[in-house]
Amino acid sequence: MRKILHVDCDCFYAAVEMRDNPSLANVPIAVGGQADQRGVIATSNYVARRYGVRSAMPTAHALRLCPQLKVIRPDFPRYRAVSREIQAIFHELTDIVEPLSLDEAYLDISDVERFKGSGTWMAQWLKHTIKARTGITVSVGVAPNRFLAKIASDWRKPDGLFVLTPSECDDFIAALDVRYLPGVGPSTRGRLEDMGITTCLQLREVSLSTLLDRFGRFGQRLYELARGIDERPVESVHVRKSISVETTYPQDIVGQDDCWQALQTLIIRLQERVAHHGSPRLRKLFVKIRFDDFTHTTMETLDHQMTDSRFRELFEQAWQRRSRPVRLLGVGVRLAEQEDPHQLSLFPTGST
Ligand code: TTP
Ligand code: MG
Repeated sequence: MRKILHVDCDCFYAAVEMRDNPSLANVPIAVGGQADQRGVIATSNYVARRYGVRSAMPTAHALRLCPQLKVIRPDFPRYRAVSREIQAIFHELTDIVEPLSLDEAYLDISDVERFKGSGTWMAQWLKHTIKARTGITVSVGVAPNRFLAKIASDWRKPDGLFVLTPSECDDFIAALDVRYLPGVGPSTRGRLEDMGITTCLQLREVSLSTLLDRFGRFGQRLYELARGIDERPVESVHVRKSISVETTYPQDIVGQDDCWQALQTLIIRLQERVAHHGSPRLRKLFVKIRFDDFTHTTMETLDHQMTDSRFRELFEQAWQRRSRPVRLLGVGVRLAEQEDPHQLSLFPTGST
């Protein structure tokens, strides 16, 4: 039985801004683009969330909901520096750390002997140490696998700590709304609801063949998730072949212009993520679209640089395939082969 920890910072970019300027702590703030440049909100603090201000919302809309909202331009180098400090603290606990983004990571603590092996104790130590050394509050989930650990970290957010012991998992999942399952967005949820299913307990009553029939390959995953099965390991050192960003939208996006606008915000996040990975050499760019009828298409092209114009061409080609409302957009890069330092050391210089 494994023990997995999922850590996610609370309102990360906004938390860094509040830490560095405490006068912002009790007023509604958001980090994002300016309203007059059709900017969007990257995140907001919890004061602003009370007004309905949310990630990915146009800033102009956020200001209508909360006119006194203070909108701050993002400062990625500063967020990256804080992220590195937090990652270093993870590594004091274990080297099996898989960061998902600047503010989120999985840790496999199955073999950690410190803290008498107690996941709860380790989570408390992490929360306390990260707060003390970086000023950032994190929420932590502890569970026997990845997907439950991720749900658990969200369960008591902000400043949360939620532990699912193996014996508690079954009841917890049975009562769980299917919308919490990874990969289940509003549309899949709607289709499950049409089948009379809102909880995982009800999902368990559906046969595997019916699920495969209705949802294709994802049916298998639904079948397993409803039973708490998720064997995906925490991968600390894998050779990365691509970097991408994608979003499933709560409502389908209609029209080419609106899709392109949404894609531009993804391109900015992709650039940020590529920089976070040390700006590796690129081989290809790609754009992915999933339409409202669940068909999807990916267009890619050889290129060493990310430019808006190349992404635009790819987007237009992909869009023309179906020209329908869109439920998911993604952009990404495939990386050039990296030189492997271990292989080079097989032939030490000076040997005969
Ligand atoms: P999240 O962890 O999704 O959000 P959060 O940390 O701001 O808030 P929460 O307390 O709910 O965890 O994302 C981490 C950071 O990623 C976030 O601070 C800003 C950035 N981000 C965007 O730029 N755009 C987005 O649409 C989302 C969801 C996040
Ligand atoms: Mg977060």
